[in-house]
Amino acid sequence: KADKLAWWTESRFGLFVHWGLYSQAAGDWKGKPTRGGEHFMLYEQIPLAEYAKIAATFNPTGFSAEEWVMAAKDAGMKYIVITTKHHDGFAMFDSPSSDYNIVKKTPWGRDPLKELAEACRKHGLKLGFYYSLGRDWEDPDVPTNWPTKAGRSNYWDYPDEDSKDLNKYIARKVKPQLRELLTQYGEVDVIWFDTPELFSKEQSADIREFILDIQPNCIINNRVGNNLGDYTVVEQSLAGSAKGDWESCITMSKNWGYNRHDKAWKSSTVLIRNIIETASQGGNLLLNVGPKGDGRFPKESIERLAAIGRWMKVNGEA
Ligand code: FUL
Repeated sequence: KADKLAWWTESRFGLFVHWGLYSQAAGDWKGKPTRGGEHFMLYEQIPLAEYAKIAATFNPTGFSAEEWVMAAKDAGMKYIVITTKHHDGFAMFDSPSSDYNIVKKTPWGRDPLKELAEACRKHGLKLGFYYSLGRDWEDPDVPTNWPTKAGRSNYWDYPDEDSKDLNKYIARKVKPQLRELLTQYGEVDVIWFDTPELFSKEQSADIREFILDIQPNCIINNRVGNNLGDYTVVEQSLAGSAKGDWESCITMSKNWGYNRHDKAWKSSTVLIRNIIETASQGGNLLLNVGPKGDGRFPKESIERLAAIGRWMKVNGEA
C-alpha cells in the first residue's frame, strides 16, 4: 500500500475537473435558471430523452488538453482528476459499451480523455478518472433508496423500482466502462469514485478487485464504498481529522460544474490559505475547475490558478 501511494502523498495539490453536458447547459434550461447545478437533471426531473438533446449542441472547439495541463502545472498541481461519467450517466470518453457518450452523440466527436492522457504524460502530471458509481440517471437498473432522503436516482423515467437490479447495471455499464477507462489511456493513476449509494460490501470489493486485476498500481478512493478505498475524501471542508491518507476536494465558486449564474468566487488568497491548511495537516487538496461548454476554463478560474502559481514560485514549490 505504502509504495503505491508514495507519489500521491507527496503531491499535495491537484486539479479536479467537472465537465459534462451540464457544463453546456451552464445553469439554464429552456431559458430559465435551474436548481441543483450539475444535478439539475434530477432537481428539475428532466426526462432523459430531453436531457440527451444537450449533446447535439455540445461542440467544445475551444478545448485544449495542452492548455488545461499547463494551467494545472503552472499552478503547482501534480495530478488531475476528471469526470469521465457524472450522475447524468453520460460518458465523456469513447465508450464502445454505451452509445451515450461524447464521441457518439456530439458534433465534436473527439475523446478528451485521450488528449488529456497524452498531455499529462508529456508534462509529467498524474491522471485520475472520476466515475459516479451508485448514481446514474441514464441506466434503468440503478435503484433509488427512495423515499429515504438519499434517493437520488432516475425515478421519473424509470418508476418501477421493484424491477431495478444493481447487478445488471454493474455488469452492463460499470464494469465495461471501467475496463475501457483502464485499457484505452495507458496508466490510470487514480479511480475516483463518487456516491456508492446502495453498493454492498461484496459489490464494492468486486469492483476494487476488478480494477486491480487490470491495473495493480491504480489508487482507489474511499467512495468505492464500504471502507474499501486507499484513502479518504472530504468534500467542501478542510477537516484534517480524517485518519490515514486523505484528500480534501473543494470548488472555487459554489458549483462543481460550470454555471453562469454562480458568482460566489473565493479569492485567490482564500484558496492559497486552503492549500496551506490541507498540506500542513498532511492532506492533499483537489481544487475544482468547471470548464465551459466551449471547452475553456472560466476566466475567473484561470486568474485564480495563475495567482496560485505566482505564490508557488515565490514559495518554492512549482
Ligand atoms: C458529490 C457530487 O454529487 C458532486 O456533484 C461532485 O461531483 C462532488 C465532488 O461529489 O458527491
